[in-house]
Amino acid sequence: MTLKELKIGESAVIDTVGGTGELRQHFLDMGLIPGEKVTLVKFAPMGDPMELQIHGYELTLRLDDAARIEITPAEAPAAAPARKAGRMVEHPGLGEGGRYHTKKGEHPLPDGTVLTFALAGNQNCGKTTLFNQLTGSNQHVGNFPGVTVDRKSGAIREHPDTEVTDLPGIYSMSPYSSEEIVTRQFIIGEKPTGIINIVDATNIERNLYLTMQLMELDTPMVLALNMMDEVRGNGGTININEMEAMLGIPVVPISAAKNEGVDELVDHAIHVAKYQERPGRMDFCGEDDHGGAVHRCIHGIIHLIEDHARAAGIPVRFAATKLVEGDPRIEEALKLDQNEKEMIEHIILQMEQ
Ligand SMILES: Nc1nc2c(ncn2[C@@H]2O[C@H](COP(=O)(O)OP(=O)(O)O)[C@@H](O)[C@H]2O)c(=O)[nH]1
Ligand SMILES: [Mg+2]
Repeated sequence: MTLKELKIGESAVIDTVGGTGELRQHFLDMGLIPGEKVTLVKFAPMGDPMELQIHGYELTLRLDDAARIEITPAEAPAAAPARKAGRMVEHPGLGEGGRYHTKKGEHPLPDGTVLTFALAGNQNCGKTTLFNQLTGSNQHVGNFPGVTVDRKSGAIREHPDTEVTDLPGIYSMSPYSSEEIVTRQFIIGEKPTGIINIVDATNIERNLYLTMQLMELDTPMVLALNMMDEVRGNGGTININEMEAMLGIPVVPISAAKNEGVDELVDHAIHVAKYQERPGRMDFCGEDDHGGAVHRCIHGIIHLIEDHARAAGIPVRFAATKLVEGDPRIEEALKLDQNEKEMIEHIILQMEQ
């Protein structure tokens, strides 16, 4: 049975995800992964697309696409277990105490260097709201080369030596849509000094998929955890310190709409950019997961392509994971020879076994 045949209110477990190449990757990026449970919430007024719930977030999917997803009907998901009572969390440190870098090894960029920031996140996570708070009326609109996606940039208020660019909303750094390509091109090509990754706090799990990929770019980064006013309103709490420890980047709770936490976010963003503090942790492929197969595969490829990635100016870990996804643009940019391509194919096959 396929997802297209599901009725409103019914749930199912995903068995296989069809489609090939970029379409299949796009399904996976949206969270449609074998073993995940989905519930059909409703159909759009004309009967297409369908709205699904998966992992506590909503996803709309065209019926044609839903027909490519094989499912097994299941009981509706049980309510999430109650969280343990929230405890007080210490606020993220600013790094000055050597939390994110040691004073001894620090090499701040010279005063007067213009710090450029990419503002990146999923759609509707509040990017534009935050961009407006950050820049006020210091905004100029241009175009990204070759596409009709607006490019809005501006200096952060009271920080004339900065420039933030509001990137289009994306779910993934895999090049499925022109928005994803623009974002990738911007971060890899223009090499901003830092990334401000904005995450919707009411939907963290969904949003962190992009966060992980951004961290692979090895660019100084802060996470702006937005919509905290809503989390509060719902009586929820988020353990910021645990998140920081897990991710290895500063996490700053904010409400862009209410202009809360934005000044602190700016402090952190400028700090990581100026001191070039890169994510403390990029390697989330556990050595024990699946017998270490994914870990070995990615590290094998990293080893093989290191020089090519450096020559092409592409962060090597990012290049390696994109090769595993079969991304033809990265393959081309790396200028691999036939022998290397075959070795990579072999490494990937070994992992999949
Ligand atoms: N409650 C709440 N809503 C917000 C916040 N930030 C943005 N929004 C709302 O979320 C929606 C999407 O915001 P927008 O800035 O357009 O998101 P973008 O698609 O990422 O650019 C809008 O309705 C905003 O008013 C916030 O901190 N709290
Ligand atoms: Mg926007």
